[in-house]
Amino acid sequence: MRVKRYVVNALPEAVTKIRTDLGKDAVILDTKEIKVGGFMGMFRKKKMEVIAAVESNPPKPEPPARKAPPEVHAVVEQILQTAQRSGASSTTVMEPPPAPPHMQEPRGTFESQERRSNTEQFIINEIRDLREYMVKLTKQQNDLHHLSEEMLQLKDRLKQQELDDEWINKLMDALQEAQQHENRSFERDELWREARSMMAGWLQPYCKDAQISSEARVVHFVGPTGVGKTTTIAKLAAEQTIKRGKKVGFITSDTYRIAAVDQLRTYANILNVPMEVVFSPMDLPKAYKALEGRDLILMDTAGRNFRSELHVSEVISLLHSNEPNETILVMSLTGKTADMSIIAERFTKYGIRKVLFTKLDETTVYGAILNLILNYQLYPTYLASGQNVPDDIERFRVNAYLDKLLGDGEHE
Ligand SMILES: Nc1nc2c(ncn2[C@@H]2O[C@H](COP(=O)(O)OP(=O)(O)O)[C@@H](O)[C@H]2O)c(=O)[nH]1
Ligand SMILES: [Mg+2]
Repeated sequence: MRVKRYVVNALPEAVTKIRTDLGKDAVILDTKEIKVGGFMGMFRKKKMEVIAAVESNPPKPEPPARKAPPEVHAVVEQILQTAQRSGASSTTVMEPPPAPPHMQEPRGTFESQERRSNTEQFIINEIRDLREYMVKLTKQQNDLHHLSEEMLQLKDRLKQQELDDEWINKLMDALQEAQQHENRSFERDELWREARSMMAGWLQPYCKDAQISSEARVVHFVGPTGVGKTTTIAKLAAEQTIKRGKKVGFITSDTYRIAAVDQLRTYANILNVPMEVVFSPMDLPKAYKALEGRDLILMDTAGRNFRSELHVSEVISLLHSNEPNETILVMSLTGKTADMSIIAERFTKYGIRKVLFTKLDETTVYGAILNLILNYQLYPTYLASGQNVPDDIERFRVNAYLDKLLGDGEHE
């Protein structure tokens, strides 16, 4: 199947082009309004993007570079006719208006013949310039068509990665603009490189300090059931104890499930970290007092159905501390994109700004990360990628993430 993209003013224009390029069996797959050109986002023109396809092995269309489009023929034809007329009479559309009668010379003089030949020369030059311009224009259009296929591949990849349409379109527009600005089409690799650097630019402001804040003494972990909060806390406790030399303490308020307290206690024993259990916000002061001597307190909370506002406010009520503190929303990449968005929306409403993604190892679809960061202004901290404590966790790095999103050389 051959797929081609057209950017036109109106559909009939695309239909004519599709018939010429792909033949009468071509079908239109998609049409959409887009904006092109402009300067710094202003003065952009509305156009229509039309995607058409035809089954493989259609008759090869003539390379358009050799054949000027019909409009060009029309213009050239018009100029030629004008030139012919000017051969018969000295008045042409290109000439300045005739002089008033008292200044006009009698016909057939040497001056009027000279004027006529000047006019002819002028028209010939115009035609030559026009032809050169048209050849250049047609070549540019060919280049753009060539690029469109590259752009379509990139678009497909990002769609398959479940990146939001909003971000895909924004990226496509920016790439189109960059190419128009340089007056050329990017090669395949260059296109992917540009896409990567644009997305890196979007993410960078959120990724400057992808870790537990060095100022926080208390870090709360919230998030849906089973996403890996407790396991992640154990991994991070090991990181902070072993690599940072911090004295860590645990608090858990996950008394909802009987086994949950034991799960964290097991890690507490292995890591030699003291642990306090709180049943309500009233128990918190006592727990903090007991952990007075610790540098960093990691607090586990119960995973609930956080699509319910009530459950969200319930867990939020437990996140009180007079100490410098932060809260990290833990989300599993095996979650559905729409559900993850609802959770992010619920928690960001309470001012939660940090996020940690788990189960990277269980998916090959990574768009949700970019969507959530950009849609909810969330700061990514770590990526967890397995069940092994303490190894399967690392700090979020933009480049490593974009390798995954773009397929790291898969396109080559
Ligand atoms: N594959 C995978 N499993 C994980 C990851 N993090 C946690 N898990 C597993 O997910 C399950 C739930 O983890 P748990 O920490 O109890 O989740 P919680 O309910 O949010 O506290 C356990 O079987 C963990 O071993 C991860 O990054 N990758
Ligand atoms: Mg847990």
